[in-house]
Amino acid sequence: MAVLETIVVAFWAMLPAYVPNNAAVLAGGGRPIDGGREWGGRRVLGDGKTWRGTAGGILAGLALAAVLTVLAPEVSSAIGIDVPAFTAPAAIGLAAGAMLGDILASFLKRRTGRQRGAMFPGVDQLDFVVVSLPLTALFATEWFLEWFTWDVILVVVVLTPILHVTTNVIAYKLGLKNEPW
Ligand code: CTP
Ligand code: MG
Ligand code: K
Repeated sequence: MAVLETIVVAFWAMLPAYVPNNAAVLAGGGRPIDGGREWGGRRVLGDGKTWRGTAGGILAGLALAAVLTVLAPEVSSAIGIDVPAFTAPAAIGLAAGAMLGDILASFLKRRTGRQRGAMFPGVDQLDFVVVSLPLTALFATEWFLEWFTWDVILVVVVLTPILHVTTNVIAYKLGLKNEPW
């Protein structure tokens, strides 16, 4: 695969996993998932992981996957690069996996004594990749093997932190997020 083709496929295929984090920021609020409970003197997850944010994030990811699936044939022929349509299991693996990765990261942050909103370099940028890709491979094995070739995975690992940092700085500057990470 040519480099540009790999980048386009990686970005398109990951969009349903990218959007949930940003949508959760907009949808967040209300009851925290851990219900305020603590473990070892620290919150299990913290106030930054809410039911509303999680549901909003997953729904946004699924909705985007549906839109991209409708657009895929036309975009593919317009740009001359085959981009994937999403099967339902693939969309669920990507969107739910992204939110699950973010929740697991918060669990790790609390266990390592980090307060809500504290930076955790590396984990903050790749938590959703680390969970969404295996979950998608599990839920939609054939689809995953077709699209997530090794070169696409490599691009995802390099591209995701860059996109993550960029979108979070923008969200911070717009006053949507409390910290620029
Ligand atoms: N959010 C949410 N539910 C989620 C994820 C995010 O409600 N599952 C909302 C919260 O309002 C959260 C904001 O999005 O504060 C930013 O998300 P994130 O940076 O992941 O949370 P933090 O507040 O930084 O908390 P943590 O330290 O646990 O990551
Ligand atoms: Mg944060
Ligand atoms: K996070």
